Amino acid sequence: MYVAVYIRGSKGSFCWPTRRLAEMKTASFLLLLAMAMAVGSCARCQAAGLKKGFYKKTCPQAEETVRSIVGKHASADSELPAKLLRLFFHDCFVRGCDASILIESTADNTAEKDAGPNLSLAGFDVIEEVKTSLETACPGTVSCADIVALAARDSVSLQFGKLLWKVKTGRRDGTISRQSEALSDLPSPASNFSVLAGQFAGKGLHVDDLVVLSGAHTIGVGHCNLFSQRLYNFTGRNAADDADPSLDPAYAALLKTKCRSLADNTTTVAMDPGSSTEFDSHYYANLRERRGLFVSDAALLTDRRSAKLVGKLLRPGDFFDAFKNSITRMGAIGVLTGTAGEIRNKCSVVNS
Ligand code: HEM
Ligand SMILES: *[C@@H]1O[C@H](CO)[C@@H](O)[C@H](O)[C@H]1NC(C)=O
Ligand SMILES: *[C@@H]1O[C@H](CO)[C@@H](O)[C@H](O)[C@H]1NC(C)=O
Ligand SMILES: *[C@@H]1O[C@H](CO)[C@@H](O)[C@H](O)[C@H]1NC(C)=O
Ligand SMILES: CC(=O)N[C@H]1CO[C@H](CO)[C@@H](O)[C@@H]1O
Repeated sequence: MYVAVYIRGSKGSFCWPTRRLAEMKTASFLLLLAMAMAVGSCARCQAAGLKKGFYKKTCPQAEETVRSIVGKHASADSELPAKLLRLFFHDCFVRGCDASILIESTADNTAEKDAGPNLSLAGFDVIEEVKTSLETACPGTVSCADIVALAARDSVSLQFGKLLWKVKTGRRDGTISRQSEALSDLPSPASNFSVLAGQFAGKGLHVDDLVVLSGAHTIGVGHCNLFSQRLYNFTGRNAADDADPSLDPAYAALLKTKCRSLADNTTTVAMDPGSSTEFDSHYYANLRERRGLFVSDAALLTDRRSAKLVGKLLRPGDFFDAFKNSITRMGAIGVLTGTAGEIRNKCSVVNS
């Protein structure tokens, strides 16, 4: 059994779920429970409002519908899991996991979706197909935010034939989506460790979550222009030998054959070459060989504690366990529950 009790951590509003009950002595569990009641629910995460099987009574087929539609598309397109996983991240980091990333811009509002970092976001059509199907089955019941959370999990899990992590449901949809917030809240691939850690802390996530969730870069691709200053213009000299010294020179040379100029914004490169559609712990092996693609990846080796965790996450079992916990915390960022927000009729537009 997995029971999550959210308590106020020692570091301000940082919230964490407890480990498996079985691992815990009953006495200490009761103590934790008492502490949790004493400090009240974690207001910032509001994760207490999420629960396993939220739609069990109101839309029993909800989770199965997500699984089958996402499964159908992901089996036909091995790049889809990366798209859906990134979509979930971008949703959660801007205004919480409220499906604000799915909203289209209107005449008087430029939405998150139309911010620079959205480059190559995809999977919107799959989410909308699930939504349409669920609106027919159980009108006005299942949120787009929950569909995004489930779709990320289901698509990444497909290759394993079992679900990699549990998703609690009960998220509701937001009504606001601003390009400016995407620009300020989404981490940049050019950021250093302290900036990244600060941004994660701002979302109630720990440095360890930064290291573990970056492991998502074990699947998918990156566009050349987002890292090619590491190849051609690292110190600003814009010369043939101006590569990032923290990047393996042989790998830099290989990347230069693919990314021919600083301006190339159309070519993509696998972030974990060799297994870029396999969700595994190989991202960390790559990092250690100084073959992380972005400055933000390489940054994980620049902090002692983080570098140590990289070493631990090389082990697949450790990575999968840690990822389960970190993505669960990510999926609880700023969620709207209860009567907050709405259940959107169509994921790309707020209800009128
Ligand atoms: C630590 C901060 C992070 C930064 C700076 C970052 C940055 C980026 C960038 C620049 C790309 C390439 C986009 C493109 O060129 O099309 C990318 C791709 C991706 N990111 Fe991250 N990311 C971060 C964390 C995360 C997290 C937490 C997740 C999910 C849990 C994630 C999942 C992905 C995936 C799956 C892709 C591949 C997308 C594709 O193949 O289209 N990233 N990321
Ligand atoms: C990280 O980047 C920020 C913003 O660019 C900068 O102010 C800071 O000095 C950098 N930190 C380190 C340790 O390089
Ligand atoms: C190279 O980097 C410098 C310093 O960051 C920048 O001013 C310059 O515009 C860059 N050159 C190109 C061609 O992008
Ligand atoms: C790519 O670069 C070209 C030329 O610099 C620019 O016109 C275009 O808008 C860019 N495309 C994207 C997706 O950023
Ligand atoms: C997928 C998507 O919505 N991409 C948009 C990202 O933002 C640019 C503008 O910055 C739009 O042109 C894209 O359509």
